[in-house]
Amino acid sequence: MKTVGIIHLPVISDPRGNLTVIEGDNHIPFSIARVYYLYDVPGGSERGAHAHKRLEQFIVAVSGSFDVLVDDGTKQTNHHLNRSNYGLYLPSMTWRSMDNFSSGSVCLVLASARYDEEDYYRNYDDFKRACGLI
Ligand code: T46
Repeated sequence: MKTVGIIHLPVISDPRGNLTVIEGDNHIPFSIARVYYLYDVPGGSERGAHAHKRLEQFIVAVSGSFDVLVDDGTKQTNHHLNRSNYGLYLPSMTWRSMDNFSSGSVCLVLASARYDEEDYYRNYDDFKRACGLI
């Protein structure tokens, strides 16, 4: 069973600057079908607050920092992301919300499938019901 976790990425150091690479099905445990990023996030904003039925994602703070609060329906864990050489893997059926975005932060998300609104649980009770917890 796939679990939430931090994945450290390769860093190719060079006097010209560092390079980090992410290959699907190699550095992260899924093929990459979609890439999107959050930026110009106003201070105090919260994003996310939903879960996905099938989608897997990998989240990297490529600039600045933010918090990702992860909830499997029974317990919550907070992850502070603040470096571009690691990220947070989120399997399907994981409730997540993101806040505490620093000024100028950029949140890069790699996703295992194209956008599909039908894949979302946007109501927490629906998510818990699908987990068999209520
Ligand atoms: C997640 C967090 C980290 C699209 O049209 N295509 C897309 O690929 C995405 C991600 C969103 N949208 C539309 C759907 C909404 O009308 O953009 C609007 C904002 O989406 P949402 O409110 O879901 O954005 P966030 O930042 O709350 O959540 C997103 C992802 O949806 C989600 O999977 O894990 O970023």
